[in-house]
Amino acid sequence: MDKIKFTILGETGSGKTCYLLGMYYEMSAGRDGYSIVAPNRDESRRLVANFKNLTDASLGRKRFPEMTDALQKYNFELQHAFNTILPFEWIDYPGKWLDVSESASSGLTEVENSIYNSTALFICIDGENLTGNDTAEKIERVRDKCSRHISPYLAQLSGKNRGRKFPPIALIITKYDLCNRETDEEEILEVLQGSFSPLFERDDTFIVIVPVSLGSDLQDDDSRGKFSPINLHLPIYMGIWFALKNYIADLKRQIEVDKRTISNYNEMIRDEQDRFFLFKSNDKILSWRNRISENESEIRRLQNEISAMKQSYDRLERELYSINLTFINGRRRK
Ligand SMILES: Nc1nc2c(ncn2[C@@H]2O[C@H](COP(=O)(O)OP(=O)(O)OP(=O)(O)O)[C@@H](O)[C@H]2O)c(=O)[nH]1
Ligand SMILES: [Mg+2]
Repeated sequence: MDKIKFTILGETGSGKTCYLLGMYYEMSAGRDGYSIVAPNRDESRRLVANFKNLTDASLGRKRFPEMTDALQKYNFELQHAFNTILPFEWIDYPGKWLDVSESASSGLTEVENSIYNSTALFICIDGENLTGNDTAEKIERVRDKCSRHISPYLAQLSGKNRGRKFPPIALIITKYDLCNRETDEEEILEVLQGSFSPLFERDDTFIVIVPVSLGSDLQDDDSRGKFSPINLHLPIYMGIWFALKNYIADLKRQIEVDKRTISNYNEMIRDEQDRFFLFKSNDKILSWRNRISENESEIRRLQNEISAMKQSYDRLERELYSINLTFINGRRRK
């Protein structure tokens, strides 16, 4: 199976790194029986140091991470009841690389490659763009600051992959605490449909819209507000749900291959048995029977793995029903 990769896109300062830290903080302690671990000690230490800062209100502005200036990869595992469901890679890169006019071409290539190989895309839209009470202006801001930079990459993805489905996409409204009093679900939808219209026109794409925040009063009193995360777990649940779906489909394909192998051996055994007894090879028949039983036990192993995965898959699917703004192949889920 290909490595599971999640890429997070968004202009500089839109909250990508904070989202990662907040999500890891929330999920490393566990939620709904799920947890996320970083098996690499150095990565884990780096993440813990950074999220400790994020939760330390006494640091004021210094609680936030520095602007990211190089691509960073993190390896995580999603666990349920401390059993690993799936490992995945998270790619965090500098938002300034998205800007075609400013980025070095090596940066652009890195971004392109990580989008191209991603199991799911997370696109951050800074909640600050949704402040005020003029919807048209909000659409203009999101267009200018976000979709204008991201759409060319999506267009390219579509071109390179003609005939292949788009990866599932979570449109994440970051810093929702800044705009929640000045917007609502329906307006968010209008703004995003207005600023990312080609995306919503596609009939092969799964899209969720999730407002997230690190804390409802985070910005108060010179950034000394309490860290109290909202919805940080949902985008990652969506990504893992799709990864599981692909994984289960892979396992089913392997079962089909094993079944075909068994039927080939059975045919060979029948042909051999039909031979005149002087030419019949009992050794061959015996070795083919052994192969058949190896394939049968492999099928049983794969079927057990599918049932274990299916439980996680169904459980995650239930969690995803809490996302109201979900679009499946161009239609809003009722
Ligand atoms: N009010 C509020 N501010 C936030 C929240 N999350 C992030 N911020 C602010 O947004 C700033 C930028 O966040 P980063 O995560 O560093 O942004 P980034 O997208 O990683 O930026 P680059 O690394 O330059 O690409 C932080 O320094 C915080 O001031 C949030 O949930 N609420
Ligand atoms: Mg960053």
